[in-house]
Amino acid sequence: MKAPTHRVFSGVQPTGNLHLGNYLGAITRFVTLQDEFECIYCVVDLHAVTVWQDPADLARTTREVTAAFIACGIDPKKHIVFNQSQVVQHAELAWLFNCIARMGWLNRMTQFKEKAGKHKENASVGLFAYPNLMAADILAYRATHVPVGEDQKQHLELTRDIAQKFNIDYAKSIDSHGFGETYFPLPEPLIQGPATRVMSLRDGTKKMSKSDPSDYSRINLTDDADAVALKVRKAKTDPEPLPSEAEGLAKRPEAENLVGIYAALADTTKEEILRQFGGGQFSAFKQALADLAVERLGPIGAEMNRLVKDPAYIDQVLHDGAEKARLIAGPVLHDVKTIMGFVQPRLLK
Ligand code: AQP
Repeated sequence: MKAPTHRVFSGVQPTGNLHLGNYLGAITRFVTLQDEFECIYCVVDLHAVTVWQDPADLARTTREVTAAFIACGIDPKKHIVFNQSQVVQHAELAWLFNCIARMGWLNRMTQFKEKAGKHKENASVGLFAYPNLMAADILAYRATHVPVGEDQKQHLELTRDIAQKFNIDYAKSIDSHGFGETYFPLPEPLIQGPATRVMSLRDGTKKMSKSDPSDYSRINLTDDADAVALKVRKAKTDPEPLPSEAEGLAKRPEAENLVGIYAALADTTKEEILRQFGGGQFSAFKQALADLAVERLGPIGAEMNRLVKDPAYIDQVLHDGAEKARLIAGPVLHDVKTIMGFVQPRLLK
């Protein structure tokens, strides 16, 4: 199968409470990339179950993330939108990558350390092997570009290491089967803009996260105008006025976070926001930020709420997307198994 020169893949976990960080760090980029690239956007439900999920919640949040994709402007007719568990090639390739990735590589993953915390022995094997599944998600489509938030950078580097090791370990076989010098591309992370790591509204040193027990730590895409305004008003700040230059944000994580959020929502830079609000108190800035957040997120939340009331439509989108995804991932897996020497009589002519 011919390798694509430009193909985007990314995913979002259906673990509830899609928030401003997911939106600014990832989903807005998903939308803009549609004009330039062939895009594949996945609701990564197999990743979600690396920690226990209530089955009814998993089904609901899978539809909710799909609704968010569409409400934010992803076009499932032109691109591919599906949930991971429907396309078996993800899990199959992940197993092969389990045999390629080294324990030492995975032992260095900071997200596992953060998520497993002090209870490493009780964490699922899946949580530890998560980055191998992420590599499989991307490489099952031989994707070349991956828009993600800053927190996924290390996993993307691991994906590149796996792709490279596969290309080297099987170089002779790749060549002898006519695939050229390498089979997998080394996918490029796309981590850009003023809000690639949106922080908690309660603690500027902690990432905004779906699983944070405090709902005041994040702005959910489905929050109504009152909730958004309240959360912004209650967001932690410091007693100093806003600086006039970006350097003045150093060591002021909460101020830096809010300015970054404003800049991203207004499609501009932190410098520009500080030109406007520098020297002023947080109260006026927070009011303007709340208004802007409501203006940007309000229509998305309303559309998500409308879409989730039509599960048959969402399920059809996921079904059609999975069919299109299999048409790419199936032949890639066939190539990979040929390269690795698996006998595949069913597929031979
Ligand atoms: N705070 C963030 N700032 C910028 N980008 C973020 N992303 C997540 N949090 C932020 C990006 O959103 C995409 C989807 O993330 P995910 O749902 O797959 O998993 P996650 O990174 O583990 O997100 P959460 O919200 O922290 O979920 P939980 O609490 O379930 O672990 C990714 O591109 C991610 O970088």
